[in-house]
Amino acid sequence: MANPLFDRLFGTHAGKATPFIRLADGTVLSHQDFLGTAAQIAHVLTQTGLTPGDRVAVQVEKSPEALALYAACVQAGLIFLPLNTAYTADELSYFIENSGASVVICDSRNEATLTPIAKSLSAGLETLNANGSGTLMDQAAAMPLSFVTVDREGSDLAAFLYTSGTTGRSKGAMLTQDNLLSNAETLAQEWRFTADDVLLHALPIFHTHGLFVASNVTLIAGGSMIFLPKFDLETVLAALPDATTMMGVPTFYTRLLGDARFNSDLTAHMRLFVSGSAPLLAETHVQFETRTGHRILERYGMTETNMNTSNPYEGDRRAGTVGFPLPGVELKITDPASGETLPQGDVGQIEVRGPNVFKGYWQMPEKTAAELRADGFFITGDLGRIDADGYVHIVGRNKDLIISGGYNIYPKEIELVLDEQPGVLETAVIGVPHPDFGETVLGVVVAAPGQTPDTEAMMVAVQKQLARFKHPRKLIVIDELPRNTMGKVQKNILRDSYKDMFQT
Ligand code: MCA
Ligand code: AMP
Repeated sequence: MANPLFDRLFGTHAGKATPFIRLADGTVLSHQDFLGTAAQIAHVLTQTGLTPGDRVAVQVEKSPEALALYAACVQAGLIFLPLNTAYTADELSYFIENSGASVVICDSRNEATLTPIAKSLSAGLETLNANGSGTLMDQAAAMPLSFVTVDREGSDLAAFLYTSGTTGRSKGAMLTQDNLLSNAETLAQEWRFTADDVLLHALPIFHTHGLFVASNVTLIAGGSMIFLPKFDLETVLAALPDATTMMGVPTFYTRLLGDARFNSDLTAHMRLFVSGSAPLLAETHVQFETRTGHRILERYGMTETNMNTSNPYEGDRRAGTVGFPLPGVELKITDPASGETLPQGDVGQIEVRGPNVFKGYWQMPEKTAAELRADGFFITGDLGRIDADGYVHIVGRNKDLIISGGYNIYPKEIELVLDEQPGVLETAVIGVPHPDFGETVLGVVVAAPGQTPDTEAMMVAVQKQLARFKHPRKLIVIDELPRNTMGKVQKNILRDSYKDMFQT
């Protein structure tokens, strides 16, 4: 028996003094330092009584210890459940309850709020702060630096990542060891990652992009990462000379292009820039090449599937496309109504199948059945076409989703909060173009007859319940929502009416 994910990502580095994590202050942690910390954390978690398959809910700032906590969960056979640091207590309590997490690991500043929630759901609670302090590492310090890896099968679950849904209820995407491992292996190969690579890592580590794509690919190649707490323009510009590669959401690249210091001199030594999580505008791709001489490599993925397609490393990286299906991934374009495959070149829904595709949504068999076909194809909800050269183009979404700065926002979740507020008849939340975030959230409100909703009070209600990145940037009150003959709200008309609201 073995533990394929741990053995391949982490185990191969046992005893190696090679650099793994480089911090902005110059500190360098070796693979072995990192593995020692992971082993110590694994001891703490198992000694508190956790057993394989238990869920570990984690809402902490990005730090080497936070990443070691992920490694510890893999080594101990626990299911890692990372959560956006922006989530409110209301949101967290849903995730903890829905997942049945056995322990919650949070920043000390949220301890007072989360302790009663964890207690009421019979979960333990430990703290881990951005500087590595807190109860988790206090206990870990006394633990041995090695841990006997728990046996796991490739089909065993390694992580739950929650993703919102069109009904407003988040779903726990169950990812197996094989899902994560197969994708990491493919991407490292396709993007030519080696032990010499130094990845500039400025993404959060609670989502697929920063956790699995960036970290797993670096780990599998034996490379190192400049591990920044977040995307800060000055820090990124200062770190670039020491990096060979960078991964980011389009906002990273538009922010870099907004600074004249980001030029071909600064980037001449770079090997690769990868973009994903949201559409990269063709004009950004072109501007980037003009400025730096590099063509950004755009790829396409989802929480449920990891990465599905990528532009080629060698060959033409085409602006406005997400490239070809990755090796081992099947991709087809189907008719949303019949599910039949459409003729080449037609626009339809994108479906994917492969070792990267998740196992289903935790305890939601109906939702799983609605999106994951019995033959293994997953209905992504994205609309696309395949051109004559085989490049996949994403042309829209068959799901009501806003992507702001790489974060997914489901309008339904916000509409449910707004609809409840006094004086409101109904609302429609839409995404409109935004120069920095790509899209941003606009709330359109219709007043109940004879009433005047208090939009400021409505924003306060939203702030209490939902993470900051989901908040509408503006609420506007109109007389009535546009509807089609079936009575369905025509959000496309609203999106068109307000498309210039945030454009400069
Ligand atoms: C922060 N804010 C946001 C966002 N981020 N609002 C909307 N959308 C956002 N993405 C809030 C802040 O709390 C702040 O609120 C205000 O907006 C402005 O903050 P700012 O300082 O400009 O933001 P930032 O802290 O610099 O963050 C922007 C960011 C960050 C760097 C683009 O959001 C980010 O790192 N995004 C990456 C997300 C990501 O990793 N996605 C991958 C998901 P206030 O004004 O009140 O202070 S995985 C995925 O999608 C699939 C699998 C895939 O294909 O990868
Ligand atoms: P998430 O639910 O956070 O995993 O986000 C997945 C969604 O992000 C996909 O279904 C797409 O709509 C979008 N996405 C990811 N990468 C790209 C890309 N390169 N271009 C356009 N959309 C993308």
